[in-house]
Order: sequence, then C-alpha cells, then structure tokens
Amino acid sequence: MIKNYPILVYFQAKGRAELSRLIFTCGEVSFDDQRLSFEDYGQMCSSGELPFGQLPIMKLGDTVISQSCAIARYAAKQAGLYPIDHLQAALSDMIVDAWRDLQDLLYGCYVDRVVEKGQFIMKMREPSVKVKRLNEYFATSVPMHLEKLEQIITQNQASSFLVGSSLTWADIAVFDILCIYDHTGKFWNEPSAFSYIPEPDGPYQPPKDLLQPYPNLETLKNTVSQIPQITTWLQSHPY
Ligand SMILES: N[C@@H](CCC(=O)N[C@@H](CS)C(=O)NCC(=O)O)C(=O)O
Repeated sequence: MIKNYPILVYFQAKGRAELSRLIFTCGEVSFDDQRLSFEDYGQMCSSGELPFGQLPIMKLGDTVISQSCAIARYAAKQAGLYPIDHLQAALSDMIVDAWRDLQDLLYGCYVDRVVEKGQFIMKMREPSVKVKRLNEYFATSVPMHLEKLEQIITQNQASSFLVGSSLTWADIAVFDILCIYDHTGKFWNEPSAFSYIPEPDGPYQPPKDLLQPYPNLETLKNTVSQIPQITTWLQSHPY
C-alpha cells in the first residue's frame, strides 16, 4: 500500500534529519520517522535506492527525495513555515543554507570523504585530528556564523525571529544547530554515539557558554523550545 504521508529515513541520530523532523512536528504534519542502522544503510546503498548514496532521504509514494535542505523545504511548505513572500523566502533559504554549511563543517571534523577504487567513501579521522578540527570549528566557523545570525535578528524590525513577523523554518534550523552544540548532549558524551571520541582525552566538550555573546539567539532557542509540539518532541527524542 502506498502511504500518503512522507517517510523520512536517516540514521539513529539527529544529524541532518532532525530539522525536517522538527518542522513536520511543529506543523503537526504526519510523517514516518525511520531510523536505520549502518547495516541497513549499507543494504540501501547497494540496492541503488539512494539518489546520491547518502541519507537523509524522504519517500513519498514512489518518489525519493534526497538532500537535507530540499527535504526540509518541502516539510516547511507542508507545515506552513515557508515564507510566501519571495524575498522573505530567499532570506530564509540563506539562513538554512548557512545551517547546512555548519553541518557540513561539523561532520567534516569527523569524517573525510575520499575516492578509493573509483568510489566515494567516508573515512573516520584520527581522534587527535578530529579534536584539532573541532577546536578550530568552535573557534572560527561557529562564532562567525552565530554573530551574523545574531545581527540578522537585531536588524529584523518586525519580530524577534530571523525572518519577517513570525516563526519560519529558518528559526527552527538555527534552533536545531544550537541544540547540536549543547555541551550536555549525547552527541558529545555518549560512547555509542557516532561522533564520540574515545581518544586521547575522552569525549570532546564543546564550549559551555557558547550563546553568552548572542542574547537574541539565546531568546530564540528558548522560544522555539517552548513551542508545545517541539517541547513534546524533545521530551520523547532528547538525542
Ligand atoms: N548534502 C547532503 C549530505 C548528506 C550526507 O553527507 N549524509 C551522510 C550522513 S550525515 C551520509 O549519508 N554519508 C554517507 C556517505 O557520504 O557515503 C545533505 O545535506 O543531505
């Protein structure tokens, strides 16, 4: 039977799928949240059903959509969180593209994508290299992006959201990446997590007071976390 609601497929992690999950949840759009093991992923890869050999994907009937931003944009339109005004839509796209840059740079600290025997493969980095890259990431890329996002909110005369007068998918994207940076998150300190670093100094600790220089972002994070659908989602999906 063809399901008439989206099936979102990703690993057992927030990663690049949590934004779409949060958007669907916030807009009360039904979706199937499928989480795969690495073994399942390998099988899916060999079956050729992944358009670019990567996750997340979203299945809608016989159609498979890849690329996290494309999926999240679809979710946002379904959820009523994508701006109707074209200029506001472009501003929201800009912010979500920055979300994607931050995700790419973060996972690039952990894995390298290399060509071996004519195939793209992911190679885990040496622990010390990961730590060095993460330190650089939090010292340079993160503040540069957070500063800009803070400024965008300051300059928005219409509200304390990033774009226009109400919540959009751009706010949820920024919320999502800020949650990933939470130093208490399982992402950093749970040995079973994909990104746990066993050596040389135990789990990586992201900076504790990351949001201290960015009061608008702190307010935004609190506001989004208090949306009832999001609060309920986070209670049942803390990691
Ligand atoms: N541009 C893609 C990147 C997707 C991506 O890198 N996914 C990772 C998991 S977070 C993956 O499937 N990696 C396997 C591989 O690249 O071989 C997106 O934003 O969805």
